[in-house]
Amino acid sequence: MDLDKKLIDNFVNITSKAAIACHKYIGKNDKIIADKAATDNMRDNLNKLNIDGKVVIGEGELDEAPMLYIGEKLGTGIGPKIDIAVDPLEGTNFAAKNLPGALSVIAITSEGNLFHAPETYMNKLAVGKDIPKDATDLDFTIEKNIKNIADFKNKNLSDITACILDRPRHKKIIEDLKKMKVNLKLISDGDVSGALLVTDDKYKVDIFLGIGGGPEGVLAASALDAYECKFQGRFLFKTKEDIFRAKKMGINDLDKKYELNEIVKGDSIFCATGITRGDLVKGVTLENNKYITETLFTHKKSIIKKVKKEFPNT
Ligand code: VTB
Repeated sequence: MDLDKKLIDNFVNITSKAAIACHKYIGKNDKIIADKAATDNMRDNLNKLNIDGKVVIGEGELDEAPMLYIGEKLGTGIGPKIDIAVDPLEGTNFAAKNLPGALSVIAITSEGNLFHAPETYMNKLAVGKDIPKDATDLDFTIEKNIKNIADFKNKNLSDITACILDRPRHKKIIEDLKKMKVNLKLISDGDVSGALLVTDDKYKVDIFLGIGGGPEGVLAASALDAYECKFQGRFLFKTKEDIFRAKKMGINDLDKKYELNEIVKGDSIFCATGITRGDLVKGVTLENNKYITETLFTHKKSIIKKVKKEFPNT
């Protein structure tokens, strides 16, 4: 079932208000307080909506997160049944340290259409829509993926840019990319934005890859769907606890490689509001006693817009 497009404005308001709630904690060097401000605000406002919502990607499991935990029911209960993925503050370090890239993010689908992802890592690959779908694959070698992209874009390997989280676990991939003379965009956090950099040539990122948060992978997939980009993800269940959680959520094939349309089915709405300024959207600003926010939203295939909103400073 398609989502009512009236929901877009509701959800743009939700991420905008969460971003504003977080704004006063930018640069306080306290990521817990910043995250709590965004999370509390998002939860309060989601509960006011006339929806019968359920968190499928949230701040953790019931035993570890009192707010927006996986399975939590949201909304008045009167309205469409929807699944909700939230990351009230994506890039907690960015907000705490007053660095670019902090976002407040939500994705929704009709009930049952959004993957229930456990809190675990995911190996991800995203490329732009100009690359044929079979030219890249999580199971190809890094060399093969990069060479295919270069071929299709008619570029030299040294003109290709790969975006990846700067983590010790990526040492080998980063070395391989360097050997190929590929340019790197090494990000310290925020791999929802990282994945979305393949959506437009202006960001100069040809491939996003590597291991990051599973929930962030699902959120990025919902936006990449509207951009008609490719996304693949494979969860990494390492500990016994991870495996237990995965099985509890109904995941039996622990090595499965998920295609975008297995992660997000049908219609979805994605909203990302800037908290600090970033590549995708501007950060929250306070001008003449009004907060101004910028939100990137996507809906269905191909509806992609940025919207600026003003909220009184009450
Ligand atoms: C990423 C990134 C997040 O966690 O998913 C990353 O998007 C993965 O975890 O902003 P590690 O930090 O353990 O590598 C964040 O950086 C923080 O949630």
